[in-house]
Amino acid sequence: MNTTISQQLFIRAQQHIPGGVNSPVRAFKSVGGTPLFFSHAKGAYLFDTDGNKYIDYINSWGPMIMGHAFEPVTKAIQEYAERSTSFGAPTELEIKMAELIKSMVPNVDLIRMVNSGTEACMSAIRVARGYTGKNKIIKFEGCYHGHADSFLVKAGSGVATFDIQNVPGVTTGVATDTLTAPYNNLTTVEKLVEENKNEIAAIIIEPVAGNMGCIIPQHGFLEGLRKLCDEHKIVFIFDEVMTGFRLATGGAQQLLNINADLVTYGKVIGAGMPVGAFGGKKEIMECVAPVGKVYQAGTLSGNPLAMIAGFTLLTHLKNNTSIYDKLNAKGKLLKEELAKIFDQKNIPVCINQLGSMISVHFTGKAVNNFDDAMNCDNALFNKFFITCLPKEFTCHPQLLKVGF
Ligand code: HOZ
Repeated sequence: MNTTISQQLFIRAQQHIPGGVNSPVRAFKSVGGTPLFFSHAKGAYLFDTDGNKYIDYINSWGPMIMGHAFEPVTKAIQEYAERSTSFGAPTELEIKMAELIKSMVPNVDLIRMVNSGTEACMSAIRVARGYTGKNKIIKFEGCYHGHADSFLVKAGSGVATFDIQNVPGVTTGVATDTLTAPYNNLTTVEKLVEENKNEIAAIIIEPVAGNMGCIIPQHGFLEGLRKLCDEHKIVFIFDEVMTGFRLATGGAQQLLNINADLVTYGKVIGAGMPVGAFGGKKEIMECVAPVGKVYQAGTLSGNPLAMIAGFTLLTHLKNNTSIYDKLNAKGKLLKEELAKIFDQKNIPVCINQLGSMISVHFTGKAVNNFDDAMNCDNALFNKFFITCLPKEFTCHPQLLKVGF
């Protein structure tokens, strides 16, 4: 496979952009390669600048649920762009978007649009702190909630693939307010809550983890957290940046039948445009300015192009729920076929899959938390990843990573 142009672009990019990329997970560093530079995409296929074609298993991390350059979305953006690309003032479209999201997901009385999943999670914990008057939060090892300071403690995603234990720039004060527990370990969380009585403002979780490979919550784990939050006036936050509108129209809350107090969304609600949102119960969300004093703002929040793109995609998903049956069937088929291949070659793997969320961990053991994920055969994953690329198959260092 000829990737000469990508390689030249990478050399040029490194002279102007840190590491040549605008997000570290794109660097291919952890899998021992150099990034591909893409030119365009359509449906399930990506085309790099050298003209190579790939099946896309990244899907821009979720929003390309209907495939790339989905016509209703691209058309709506083109038409709307004629009006303006930004008002910095309210539009009716923002109300329609809020109404649409509320009609699709449970437990959202009020919702605020932001520009990314990072912003959504950062704002959600600020609201939880303002609402409860408490400072500490509990997050889970290997979960990633964006790059706000509070979350860069035992985080997944690029923080894990680059093996950054302590992120320089995150103060000790911030880090000590973030407590961590292993995913699927309710006992540790109960202990943390007990040891920090009346100090925990929020528990934030990826209800199905996707930033350390795919990790599925074990039976009773989320239910146990819900009960703990009720007993101790802790705000239970579901980070549905990956799971929202993907596992079901109502996300993980609907699929797993668990109620969250606050929910955060990211890229999928913008159909690939830069968007995020946080929402939830009225009494909590009314702490947000200008109703309450928890300040949160943004000129581009509710941006018209992002709103029309997201509104068009979500409307399509709402009106065509059979999409989820097809999507889930494809996830299952992918798991079965991958399992067959590895079985024929006698390579032990653990393939966690729920709906369209899937990852391959090269281990003969179950993978239920970050430690399990970290103790897989990473060298073998890297080989798998690099071998797949010339076969017109692009997965991602994290999506199908041994461990993360
Ligand atoms: N782990 C991120 C998605 N949840 C990857 C996106 C990025 O950081 O560029």
